[in-house]
Amino acid sequence: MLTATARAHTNIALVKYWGKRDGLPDQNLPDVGSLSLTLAELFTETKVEPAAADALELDGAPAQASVAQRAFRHLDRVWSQSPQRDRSRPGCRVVSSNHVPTAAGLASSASGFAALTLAAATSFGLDPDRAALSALARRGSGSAARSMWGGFVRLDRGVLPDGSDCRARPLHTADHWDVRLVVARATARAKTVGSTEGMTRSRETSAYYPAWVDTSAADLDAAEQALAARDLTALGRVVERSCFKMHACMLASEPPLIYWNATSLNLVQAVFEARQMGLEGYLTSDAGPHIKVLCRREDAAAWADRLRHVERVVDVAVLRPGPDATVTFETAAR
Ligand code: 2P0
Repeated sequence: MLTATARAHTNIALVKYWGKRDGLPDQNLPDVGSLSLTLAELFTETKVEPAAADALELDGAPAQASVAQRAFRHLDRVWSQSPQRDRSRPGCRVVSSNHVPTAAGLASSASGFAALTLAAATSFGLDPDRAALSALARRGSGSAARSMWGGFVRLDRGVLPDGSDCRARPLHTADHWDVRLVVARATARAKTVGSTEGMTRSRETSAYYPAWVDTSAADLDAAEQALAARDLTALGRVVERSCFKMHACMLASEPPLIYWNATSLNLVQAVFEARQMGLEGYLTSDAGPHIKVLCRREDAAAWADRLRHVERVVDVAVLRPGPDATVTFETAAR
């Protein structure tokens, strides 16, 4: 076993993933494909090294037991694909740090599980095939499958129960289109219902869930076409449609999943008004209250200024397209 350090950048879904399909246990299979933009400023760096017993240090402190267990379970998955899988997995010390600008408001599970997968795979001597590692990362967290690559990435739904056809693939590198994502944080508080739990509730109770799933493939294809043509107007239409359909599906769950607050709605209104005035940009929002606007590079400062002045906005950040996940350092075992 080597000591390996990996860095993975987080991503924002332009066409959303919400809900899981049936399959073999522990595969974490999405019910819809998704399309994302990897972000430069926001990444996780994770080191995996041999140790007497498993330990996880997160942002300079020992991790909560539940977080640590989820990480160690993921190490078991990675080990089960290694050439030495007949032996029991050695103990690992995992040291992980999240590099997040103050105004991020974005989840770290995507970059976290992508970095952990890549570091552990390198450490355990797995075949470095990125597509296979993407499928492995997906088992830790669905959105992590997309963080294996930079730029614009598509995660296919797949149909197989073992998830081997459910892996992300890069559509375009970051330099294909130098867009910006302007993130407005609508609260400083953590979210109430986690994504995994929320997805289960939507699938089991939302009357709109079948419509959400049925219309997703068309959105993915439309977004992919618009992206290839660098057509912001066409892409933006799909981005907003996918976001509002996902939130409608969430709202129709029982009990309802209301991830937005009053500030989120004020931000939505501000985006529509600014667009009416000729500033082009399109909003998206995840399982939380923050609102993110996709726009051209030259309009990012105007968008940041506009959103900063919406009542009760905590802060605003401008983010750029980011690179592939990388192994930044590895050393032979002592
Ligand atoms: C996305 N989200 O496509 C969607 C949009 C939230 C809303 O992927 O259960 O943490 O670990 O697979 O990846 C967040 O869900 O969920 C997410 P699990 P994950 O970005």
